Amino acid sequence: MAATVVRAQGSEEFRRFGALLVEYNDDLPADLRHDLAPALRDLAAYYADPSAAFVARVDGEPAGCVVMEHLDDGSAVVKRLYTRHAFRGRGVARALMVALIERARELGCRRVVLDTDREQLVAAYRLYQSLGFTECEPYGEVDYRHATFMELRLDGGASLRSRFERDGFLVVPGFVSAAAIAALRMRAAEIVDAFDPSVAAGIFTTRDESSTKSDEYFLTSGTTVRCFFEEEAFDASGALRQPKELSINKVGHAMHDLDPVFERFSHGPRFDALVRGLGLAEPLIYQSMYIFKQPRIGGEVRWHQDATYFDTEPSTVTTLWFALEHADRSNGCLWVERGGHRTPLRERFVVDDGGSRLERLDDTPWPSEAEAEAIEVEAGTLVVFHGLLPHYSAPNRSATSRHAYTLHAVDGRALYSPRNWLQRDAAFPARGFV
Ligand SMILES: O=C(O)CCC(=O)C(=O)O
Repeated sequence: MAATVVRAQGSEEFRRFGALLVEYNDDLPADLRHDLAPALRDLAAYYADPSAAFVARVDGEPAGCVVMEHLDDGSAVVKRLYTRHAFRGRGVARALMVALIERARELGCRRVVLDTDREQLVAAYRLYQSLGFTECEPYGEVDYRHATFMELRLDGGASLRSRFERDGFLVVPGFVSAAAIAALRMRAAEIVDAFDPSVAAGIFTTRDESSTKSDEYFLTSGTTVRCFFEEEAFDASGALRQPKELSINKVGHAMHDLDPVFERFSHGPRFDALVRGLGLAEPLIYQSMYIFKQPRIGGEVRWHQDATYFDTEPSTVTTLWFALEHADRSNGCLWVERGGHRTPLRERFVVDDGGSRLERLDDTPWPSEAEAEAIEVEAGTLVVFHGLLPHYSAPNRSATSRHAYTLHAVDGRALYSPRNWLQRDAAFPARGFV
């Protein structure tokens, strides 16, 4: 079962938290132990607002803890991150960090900072990186050598843009509320429920573009809302292997304009400010997709660059990918090549009088396993990709789905290729976020 995290507030939670804190300290090498006496005298007072203590539980058992201290300069500091040995490898530290970041956001903190040891605590360093932390100047004094200081900016602006320009992607945990996720999931389930496969059954695959993409059902879906089956949805006799609701690969591609629930979610000043902050002066949303990555049969999305499908001159397509469920290596999370947006566009998917085809533009190979980085995230995380960033997701062979919602936007100042498969016209123009 996944970890659940609560902020310690009553005496019972603080008692549990205190026990975890002592266990954490005992687990440290002797020279790194803290003097916990001042905190233990009155934990509730010591971690009173705006500081906070969090406890994670797995199957009802206390599994770990973390605390957030608040600095006068508007920074939230991460301290005492601990996962009990029996619960390691189960996403406890990530869940604790996400809860802490959400609280820091609620408090209006401008950043979350921490110190770690990059060389010795490799897994922790990777976790922080995957949550969007980057190395920074020391935020204060620490009492050990070789400290690595990291920060996660919550105030957007130049810092988000410089990270985006450096890495080609951004990970923003806690961007979507639990209520918004529930609304999107419920609406997607209704769309699938109403879908009658006997009318038009399309399969979505990214493996053999030449045949599947010429499929009328796909090519005419850019201005409507359609369901596509997973490639492995049907057995040899043509029967579904799993119930319909566990067989749909995705819904696309214009629900951001045509479906009231998705329309509401997909527009607003927050998205507009974010995308403009990344350099799209006149953002226009061309495509939306609800991706299910179904349990056991969720199909691979092969290595690609989104500019292959949304060619503009200059290249501007930018993708917002919202995790609606926890995503990790087991259920087919995204993989990216950090900095790969500086590599050339390898392919272009074109539709013209000659039909649809994938043109090879450049022979640069796709990233090797060593160059690929897994983007393991909690539900509610936003991942933003540059249009030239190579990314893929593996098949999902696990028993857990991996739902996500995506929006693809381009800059209206750039020239949108008339050979792109998805065209809008004056009767149904692409709109911005506001
Ligand atoms: O969610 C996925 O598995 C892949 C999504 C993707 O590659 C995209 O939206 O460009």
